[in-house]
Amino acid sequence: MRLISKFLMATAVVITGMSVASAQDAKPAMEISGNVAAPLQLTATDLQGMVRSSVSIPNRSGDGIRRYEGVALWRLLDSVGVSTEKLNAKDIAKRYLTVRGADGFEVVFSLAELGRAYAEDEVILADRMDGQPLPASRGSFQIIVPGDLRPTRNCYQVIALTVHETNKGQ
Ligand SMILES: Nc1nc2c(c(=O)[nH]1)N[C@H]1C(S)=C(S)[C@@H](COP(=O)(O)O)O[C@H]1N2
Ligand SMILES: [Mo]
Repeated sequence: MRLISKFLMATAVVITGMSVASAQDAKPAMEISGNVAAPLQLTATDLQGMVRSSVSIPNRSGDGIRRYEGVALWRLLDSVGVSTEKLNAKDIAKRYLTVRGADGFEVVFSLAELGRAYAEDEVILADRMDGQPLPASRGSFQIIVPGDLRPTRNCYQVIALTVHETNKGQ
């Protein structure tokens, strides 16, 4: 009896793992929407076809470096008509981007800190780590913020980017 239930549990784990993998491959993986010219759905394949950036950051244990590869957030913003180079100072200053993970985790970036001409480092939406797809637990996409000293904003399992604008002031 105990053996059978162990077997069933192992089978369930395998089946769950397979359905997660195939769902990631098939469905449009993430959406960029909100205060944009037109919302855009991007698949992993779409992302691979865009201009790529890479960033290297220390690993959690601090004894090595991880190299992440993906697309800079300013380029993704460009692709929905939110150009951090064309926006005037007033407009860039009051806009912000939220990133949402499949577990509901949310992260905020001001547009200025993502802007091509504003920020020293590029924040990227990564889809590869050390030359491999991201580990399954991270989903298809993970934000990587090279300048942050803690990895809190490195949101994984990213499903949505949303552009907002503060509604107070001018
Ligand atoms: N989707 C999602 N991303 C997340 C989190 C989370 O809870 N959900 N936690 C953040 C925090 S607080 C940390 S410290 C790192 C942890 O990443 P690690 O487990 O790879 O070290 O992921 C960040 N990204
Ligand atoms: Mo954390």
